[in-house]
Amino acid sequence: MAAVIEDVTARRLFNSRGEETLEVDVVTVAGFGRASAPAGASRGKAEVTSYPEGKIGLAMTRVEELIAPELIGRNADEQEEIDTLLHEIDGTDDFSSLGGNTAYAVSLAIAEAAASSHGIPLFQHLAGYLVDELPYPLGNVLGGGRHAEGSAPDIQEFLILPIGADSFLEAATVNTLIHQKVGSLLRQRQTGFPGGKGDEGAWAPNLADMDALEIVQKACEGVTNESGVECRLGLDLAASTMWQQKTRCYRYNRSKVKRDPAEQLAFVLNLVESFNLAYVEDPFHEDDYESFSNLTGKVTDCLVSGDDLFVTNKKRLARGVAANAGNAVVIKANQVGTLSDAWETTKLARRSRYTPIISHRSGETTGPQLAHLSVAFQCPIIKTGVVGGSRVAKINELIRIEEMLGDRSKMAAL
Ligand code: 2PG
Ligand code: MG
Repeated sequence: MAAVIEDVTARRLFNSRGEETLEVDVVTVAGFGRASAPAGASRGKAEVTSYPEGKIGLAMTRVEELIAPELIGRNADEQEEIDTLLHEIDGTDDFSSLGGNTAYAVSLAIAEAAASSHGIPLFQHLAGYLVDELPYPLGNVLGGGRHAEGSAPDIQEFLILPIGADSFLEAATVNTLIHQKVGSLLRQRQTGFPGGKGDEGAWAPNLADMDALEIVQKACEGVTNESGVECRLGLDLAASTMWQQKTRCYRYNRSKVKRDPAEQLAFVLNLVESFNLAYVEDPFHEDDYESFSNLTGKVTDCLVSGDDLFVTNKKRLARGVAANAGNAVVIKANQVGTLSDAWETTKLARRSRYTPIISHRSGETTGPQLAHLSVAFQCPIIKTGVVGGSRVAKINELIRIEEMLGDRSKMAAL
C-alpha cells in the first residue's frame, strides 16, 4: 500500500542554461518523488522529441490531464508497467505527443517516489541490496563546439578518466585537481585569460584543438605524478555538429579545416595514438556506422563510444553491435524517454560487451538521481562534469552512496 500513487503534478522551472524545463512531483501513500528533465545542445537526430509542439506548457497539461488520471491509484513499484503505460498514452514512436522529457521526468519521479515509500535509497530500490560498485567519473575539463562560443576549440569536450583511483572520492578529487590545473595552465599561457567556462563547467579558452589537448595532457600528467593516481584522456568530438552533408566533410570552424571521412578517421586515429586516449565519443557523424567500425578495428585499449550514433536506442545499438561500430555506448535516459527503455539498452550493451557510460546533458538540473542510476545500472563510467552546481550534485551524491555502502563499496571494473 505504501507506494500507491495519490497525486502527480508538474511545474515549469529552469535548467543550468536558464532554459525552461519540466519538474514532476509524485505523492504516494507513504512517500514522495521529484524529478526534472535535462536538455541537450548537441542532440542526436534520432533522439525522441523533447517536448510536444506547445513546449513546457503543453507538457504540463499532458501530465495533468492524461498522465495523472492514469497513474493515480496504481503502485509506484510497477516501474516497467508504468513506463509501458507512458508509451501507450503517448501513442507515437518518438514520444512526440507527451514529450520524451515529460516521460523521463515522470518515469524518474515514480522511481524516486517508490524508493521513498519504502525508505530505501533510489539505487537500492532499482537494483537491490547486492549492487556495490561505483563508477569512474569521466570529467569534462575543457571544451568548445556547441557547448561554448567564440573561438573556443572545435572539439566539444576534452575529458579525463582517473582509472587508477581506488575510491570514488579519490577519483572525484583527482578530477577537480586536474580541472584546477588546466585553469592555471591556461592563465600561464594566456595573459588576461578571463576564466570563461562552457555549459558543463569546462574551461572554454581561445585555443586550437591540439593546444587544448596538450594543456589537458600536461595537467593530467602533473596530477597523476603528484597524486599517484593514473589518469587518462578522452574526447567527445560530437562530430555530427561538424558534419556537412552537402560537401560530405567535417568542418572545423575555428581551425578552418575540412576533413572528409577518410581524413577524419586518420585524424582521430592519430589523436588516439599520440595522446594515448582512453575514450573517444562520436568521432563520426550519427549515420556513419562504417567509420565507427573502421576506427574500432584499429584501436586497442580505447573506448569508441556512440552518443548521437546510438541515442540510447536499443535498435540503433543492435545495429551498431552487428556492424562492430564501437565498444561503448552513452546512456542518456531522456534520449529514449523512460528508465525502462534506458535499462533495456544498457542490458543489451552489457550482453554485447559494450561499456555503458551513463551521462548527464549539457543543460542539467540539480537533481542528484543520475548518481543512483549509474550504480543501479552498473555502469562503470559516469559522465557528469567536474564543477558547477548541477554537475557537483551528482558527484556529491556518489560520494554519499560510497559512504552508504561502506566496506562493501568497490570501484567498477573498467
Ligand atoms: C554530449 C552531451 C553531454 P548534450 O554530447 O555528450 O556532455 O552534450 O547534452 O549537449 O548532447
Ligand atoms: Mg556526446
